[in-house]
Amino acid sequence: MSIVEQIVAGDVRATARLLRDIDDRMPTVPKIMRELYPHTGKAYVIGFTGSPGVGKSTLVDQLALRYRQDNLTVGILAVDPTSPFTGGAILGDRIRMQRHFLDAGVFIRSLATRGHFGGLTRSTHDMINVLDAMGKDVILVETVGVGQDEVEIANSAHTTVLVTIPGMGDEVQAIKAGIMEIGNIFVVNKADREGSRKTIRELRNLIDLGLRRREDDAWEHLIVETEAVKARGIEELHQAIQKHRDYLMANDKGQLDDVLQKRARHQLLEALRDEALRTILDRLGARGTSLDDMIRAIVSKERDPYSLVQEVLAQELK
Ligand SMILES: Nc1nc2c(ncn2[C@@H]2O[C@H](COP(=O)(O)OP(=O)(O)OP(=O)(O)O)[C@@H](O)[C@H]2O)c(=O)[nH]1
Ligand SMILES: [Mg+2]
Repeated sequence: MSIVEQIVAGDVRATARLLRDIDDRMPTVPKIMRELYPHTGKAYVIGFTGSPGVGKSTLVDQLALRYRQDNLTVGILAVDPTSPFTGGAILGDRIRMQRHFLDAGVFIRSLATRGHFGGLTRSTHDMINVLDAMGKDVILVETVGVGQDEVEIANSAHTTVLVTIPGMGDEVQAIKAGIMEIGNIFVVNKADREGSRKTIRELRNLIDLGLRRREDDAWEHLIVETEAVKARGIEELHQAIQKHRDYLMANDKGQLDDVLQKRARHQLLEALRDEALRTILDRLGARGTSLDDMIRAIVSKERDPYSLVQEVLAQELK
């Protein structure tokens, strides 16, 4: 069997190998991804984002159990930035999610590194596609929401869950700007802590303000209160996700089409940017041009970045 056939048949080892190759950017990957692509499009992708430590992994873990009760198969991707804040998170996630390791219906993978040129999207998209082709019914993707990433996951998922905890008033303010774009569902986790109700009220106000501005958006942006460590509120979260899914699938205002188009567009642009940059850097390397020399020339003001870019493009994209 070819690796593509193995993955489509749900083979765990072949899948793990490909995911590793994606991480290592092996040259064999694009061809395999091409052949896998026709087998994608069946999984439902749910993104979880929020600040470090708010309980994303705990929620994902509980939700995976909930989907398993319905006999749905689950893929879990935990994307960790190489940030000092979350240095221990991968190991922590492994231990926490250990109970799933004996369950063949759950496939877990931690993605420790970002793309070569920053940003996590390219590999994340690829990995989502692999788990999709592998036949997972539901794919749960956890990313630490630091600025750009929460937008990126919103571009890859059907439903995006933004996780916060009580007493993060500043964060609620920070969410404000992009609130309608980022989250479809808001979770206030650690509801055992003080101030949960207040945080919910603040979120509700922000959402209502946003909704009034955007009349085309008929989705009501649900807020769910959870205590993930005790599995409290998980059923409500599950129902909220189901509700958003039903909303998308109705597609009466083209809402599912919008999601699929946003995803395809994002994936295309990411791949294009990535490939173009890689091609140019490869060619520069083959020519013996050093990036460091250019950087030094810019720092010393001998050159400027603008004319350098024009020069490189003119030369390498001929
Ligand atoms: N009190 C309380 N603690 C919780 C709750 N949910 C999670 N925790 C704890 O919060 C800590 C962080 O939980 P994680 O699930 O690792 O959080 P995370 O958002 O995945 O963290 P990073 O991946 O590092 O960003 C752990 O010690 C959890 O046990 C909750 O509802 N209440
Ligand atoms: Mg985590």
